[in-house]
Amino acid sequence: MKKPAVDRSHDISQPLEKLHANERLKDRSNYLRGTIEESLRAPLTGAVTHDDTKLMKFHGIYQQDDRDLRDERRRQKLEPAYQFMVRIRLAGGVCTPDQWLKIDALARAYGGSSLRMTTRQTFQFHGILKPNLKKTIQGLRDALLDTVAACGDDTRGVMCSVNPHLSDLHAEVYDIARRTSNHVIPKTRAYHEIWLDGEKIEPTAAEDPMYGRTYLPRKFKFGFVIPPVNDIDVYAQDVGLIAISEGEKLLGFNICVGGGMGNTDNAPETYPRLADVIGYFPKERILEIAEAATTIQRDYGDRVDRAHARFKYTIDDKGLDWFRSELESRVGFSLEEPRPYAFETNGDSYGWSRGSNGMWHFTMFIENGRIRNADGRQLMTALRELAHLHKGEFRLTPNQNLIVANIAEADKPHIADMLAAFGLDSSIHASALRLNSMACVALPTCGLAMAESERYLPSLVTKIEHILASHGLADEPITMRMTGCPNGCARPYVAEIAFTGRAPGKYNLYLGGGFHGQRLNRLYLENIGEERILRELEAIISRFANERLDSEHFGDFVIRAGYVREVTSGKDFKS
Ligand code: SRM
Ligand code: SF4
Repeated sequence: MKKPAVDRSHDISQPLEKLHANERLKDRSNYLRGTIEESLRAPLTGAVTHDDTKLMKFHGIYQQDDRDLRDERRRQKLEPAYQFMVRIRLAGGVCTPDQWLKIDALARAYGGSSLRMTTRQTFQFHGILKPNLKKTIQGLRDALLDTVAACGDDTRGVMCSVNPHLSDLHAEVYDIARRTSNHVIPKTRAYHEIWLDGEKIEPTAAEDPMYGRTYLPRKFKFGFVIPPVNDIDVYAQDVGLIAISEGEKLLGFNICVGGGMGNTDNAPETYPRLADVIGYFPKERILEIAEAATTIQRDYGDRVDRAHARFKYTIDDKGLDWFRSELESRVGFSLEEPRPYAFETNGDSYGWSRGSNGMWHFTMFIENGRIRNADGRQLMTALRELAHLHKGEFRLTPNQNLIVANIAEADKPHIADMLAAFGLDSSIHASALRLNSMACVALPTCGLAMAESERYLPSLVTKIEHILASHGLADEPITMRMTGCPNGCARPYVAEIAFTGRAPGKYNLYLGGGFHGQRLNRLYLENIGEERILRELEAIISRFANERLDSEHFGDFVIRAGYVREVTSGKDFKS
């Protein structure tokens, strides 16, 4: 049902009691302090209070419990095995080898000797116990890193293409992404006081002038992309910035608005939406544009119904023309017509490549971004050894992979030997399907997961690889993504084949996304298990092998062959 287009300003002159409970919580939190310090000190529980769990998200920290242990702990009448996920703010996914080593050490000390690279190019620690939270955050501070706004109703981790080829262009766009992130994150001193033992100040309205007391209605995401690779899935961002350049000279950005993946099954009023390109502006104006877009959502986003609070619904309710003119009036200049650009893929290009500055880069495949020593592979150790040797930087890709970036010609042989010694170079010889696959974390840490994802997709891929190979399609790149629930953390609704969890072992199957993230897919079958998934895919893949047109992608074929109708807009996704 369409909501009335009402302005629900962040201005608290609106009766707070009419807004969502989270708005009242933010309002009384004293700029995100709440009672977090008391919660951390509470000795008899591994948890923090319900309200503090919500406020801690703004500090990049999620309370979770180990779901593998839930039933057993309940039987033993113990509280759940509370633990915390901590997400680093790492705009554009770039970190130095020294930072890598410190992150690795913290993961081994407090995070279950595992790290998770995310779909928005950062690291997550899982399994951190309450007494170790402060030590973790302070350890990150020593590595010049923080977790500010990695979650919460604010501007989240800013993404940036990892482009290993166009060195100067990447450096400039990355720098802009980093500055944008610094510009739009909350400025409250709460983080320093609580986690870094900073001096306590009296909270005042001057503390967070852009956000005000109630921050944003919901999370808000920026991403910068460098065509022709749409690795960040720019159309899935609340605000996407498409670099427009002449050669390697950055001129400015096309801006697209209103993307998002979140969706609830059987709730037609929620839907994924792809961002619309609304204009072009010169690069010098980026911070004004970023601030104006953020404050428009601050002022007009829905603060009553959180299921309708993402920017994409503000855009659909009020219209693109309204947004463009509101943006222009806030920044004081007009957007130009969008400039031409073209994407070819949203995947990573693996192996060695040489940047225009002559430096080398190696992109390796890390299945679903999980780093640990397990199943006979010493991945965590290998990457630590690499970090000891490497003098350039690491770039986490938006597809959960890793680039060892900026290797000088003279250092390449040592790095290559190290990659070979640990088998890291062979990761790139996985099948095209696996190299284009991605799964969200899901069980056992994600409290919202309804089915496995990260722990299941690898074995499902193996079975689908057999089907593809039996039809002569072993090298066919098909984007395949899985999530443990419909929230869309692995951006499944732009994949050519996607699975979203409904219940243990049961998934919705979506087909028909665009190969470079330009089209949403559509629900094909609901609530099906592995046997049915494989049977259905076998039939479709067999036809694809025989009937595809020259270079036709799988996602285009399933639409032409009539398996699903093309989705033309977010609202059309469930029609
Ligand atoms: Fe996400 C919530 C993991 C990228 C849409 N996401 C969660 C939580 C925090 C669960 C929760 O709220 O309790 C998950 C923690 C799981 C765990 O144990 O670690 C979680 N999201 C992730 C990550 C780690 C998935 C991954 O496998 O890499 C990604 C972290 C990104 C980062 O570094 O910041 C991650 N999440 C995304 C993306 C992809 C993106 O942004 O490009 C999306 C879809 C885009 C979008 O925002 O629309 C996404 N996550 C959600 C949603 C649905 C939001 C909505 O509009 O309805 C939720 C649920 C919510 O916010 O209520 C969610
Ligand atoms: Fe959890 Fe769902 Fe996100 Fe997967 S998609 S990490 S199950 S919230």
